Formats: sequence, C-alpha cells, structure tokens
Amino acid sequence: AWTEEPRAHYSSLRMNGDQKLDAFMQEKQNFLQCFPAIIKVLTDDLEHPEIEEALARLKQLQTFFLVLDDIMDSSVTRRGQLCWYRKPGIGLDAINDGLLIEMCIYRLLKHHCREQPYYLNLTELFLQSTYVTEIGQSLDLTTGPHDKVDLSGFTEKRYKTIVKHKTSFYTAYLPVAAGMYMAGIDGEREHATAKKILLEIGEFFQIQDDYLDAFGDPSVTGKIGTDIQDNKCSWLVVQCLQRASPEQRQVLQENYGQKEAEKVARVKALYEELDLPGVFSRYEEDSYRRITGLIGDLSPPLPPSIFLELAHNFYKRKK
Ligand code: GPP
Ligand code: MG
Ligand code: MG
Ligand code: MG
Repeated sequence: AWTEEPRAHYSSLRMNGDQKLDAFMQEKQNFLQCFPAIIKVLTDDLEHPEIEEALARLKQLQTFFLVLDDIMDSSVTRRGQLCWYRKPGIGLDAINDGLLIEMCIYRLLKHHCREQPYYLNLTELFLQSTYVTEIGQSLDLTTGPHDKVDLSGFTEKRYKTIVKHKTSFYTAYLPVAAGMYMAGIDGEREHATAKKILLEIGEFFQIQDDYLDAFGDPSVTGKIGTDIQDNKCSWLVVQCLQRASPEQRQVLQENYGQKEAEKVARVKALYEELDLPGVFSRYEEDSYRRITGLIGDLSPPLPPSIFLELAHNFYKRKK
C-alpha cells in the first residue's frame, strides 16, 4: 500500500545494474503470471456462448492505444512483431479490436473494484486519460498532415502541448494516480503535485521515444521508426529547425514527410550534422537532474521512491 514504506522500491534504488535487471525481470514475471487470470475474467462468459468467437480473439490482447496508433502512423512492427493491423487477415478490423480492448479496462475495473470506495475515481481517471490522449493524438496528426510539410508549425510550444496530452498523461500520471486513489489518496493538492512531476517524466519519456525513432536499434526497441516519413512534429525536427542554416532548412523541406528511403536517410544525416545525438545526451542529463530536484521537494504522503523508480526506469533506456 502507498501509505506504508515501499521497501521494495527503496531497496531497488541501491541495486547495481544487474540486480536491477533481475528485479525488473521478476516484476515482469509476476505481471505475466497474472495475465492468464486477466484473460480468463475477460473471456469466460459462460452466460453468452454466442459471443465466444469474439472473446477468443481477445486472448491475443494488446494495448488499445498502440493498436490504433500503429494504423494511424502506418507503422510496420511493434514489440518485435508485425503490428496487429498488418497481420494476415486483420487489416482495419484492428480498429474494432482496439476499441474492444479499451472496453476491457472498464470490464476489469467493474469485475475487481466495483465494491471499492475508489471505483468511481478510478473509472473517471481512465475515462479522462483516454480523452486527454485522444486530444493529443489529434494534435499529433494535424500538426503533421500527410499532404503538406509546413515546417513553421514544428515549434517547441506545440511539441510540448502534443506530448503532454498524447503521452505524459496516460504513460506517467495515470498509473501513479491509479495507485494513489487505491491507497485512499484522493486530495486535489496531492494529485496536482504528483501530476506536475509525472508530466515532466512523461515529456522526458516521449523525447526519448522520438530520439529512438531515428537513432534506436529496431531489434532492441521492437519497432521500426516512422516519424520522418510521417511528417511528425518530433523532438528531433524541432531541435533541427532551431539550429539549421537556411540551406539546411531547405534540405529538410525537400526531404521530410516522404517515404523514400534515401530522403529519410538524408534527414537523419542532417540530424547527425547538427549533432542532435549530442544535444539529446545533454538534454537527458539536464532533464534527469531537474526531475530528481522536483522529486526531492516532495512531502508526505507522497513517497519520493515511487517517482525516483519511475525516472530510473526511463533514464538511458534503449527501448
Ligand atoms: C505515442 O506516440 C502516443 C501514443 C501511442 C498515443 C496514441 C493515442 C491514441 C488515441 C491512439 P508515438 O506514435 O510516437 O508512439 P510509438 O513510437 O510507440 O508509435
Ligand atoms: Mg506511433
Ligand atoms: Mg503516433
Ligand atoms: Mg514514437
């Protein structure tokens, strides 16, 4: 429980790299052990045998934002496999699958938490997270349309707005806020404090995601980058524009937002010319320092270890 000393978290902060990996693998193992029970709750509907086929399909459960995001981003792989919509015989039926997985959130909440005092708060939190994420996804899509490259739209301010909505809220605030509600911490002040730090951590997470999209190793990240082809308002393009000469800006204008491999390679070469990997490295250090500073100012009942652990897990990740 949140109100108790979270011993596991404190101790993991003192672990070395290998021990941390073991602890992480163990947590992952624990989660995977629960997974069959989750699937069972969702798919054992003995009263309605006529929908059995639809429920059987759910056994291949994936996260709903990502199933839908991969369609919108024309992505190829996710978690080392073909994206769900690219699997033979699936195609755009994946839209319904994504929506169905979304509803599983509320079926699980009802099944496990209906009698709990925090049921309404949790339900509202998930609904609000979906709304905020969809607003962010909408900005993400319209800032980088398929048919027109308008570099003047790729500003730092727009970038931060997109990321706060499409990623930070559901990736960082949602899981911690859910734990807070379950531990009976439902005060506005505590949630505002937690949100401030978590939205920063979430921004850090998406900036890494954008960096890895161009410079990560797909065999490690499990996904092939698409941001350059997709004309995305990525952190890299925003940084590139801040540093580019008029000639370099012209190179970007001619090569960004197009699917040809040589144009994508030209954009990546420009990113290298401007040393964006070095810029990212320095940003990563600065941001980590700022986040740990914010965490250091926390007061009870919010335990710093939860936030530190999250920051540690994201920092220098390769996937
Ligand atoms: C991350 O963007 C944001 C999401 C996955 C939210 C999607 C929201 C929907 C309403 C569907 P991204 O496209 O950079 O992620 P990735 O790199 O993992 O594809
Ligand atoms: Mg995507
Ligand atoms: Mg996307
Ligand atoms: Mg991405």
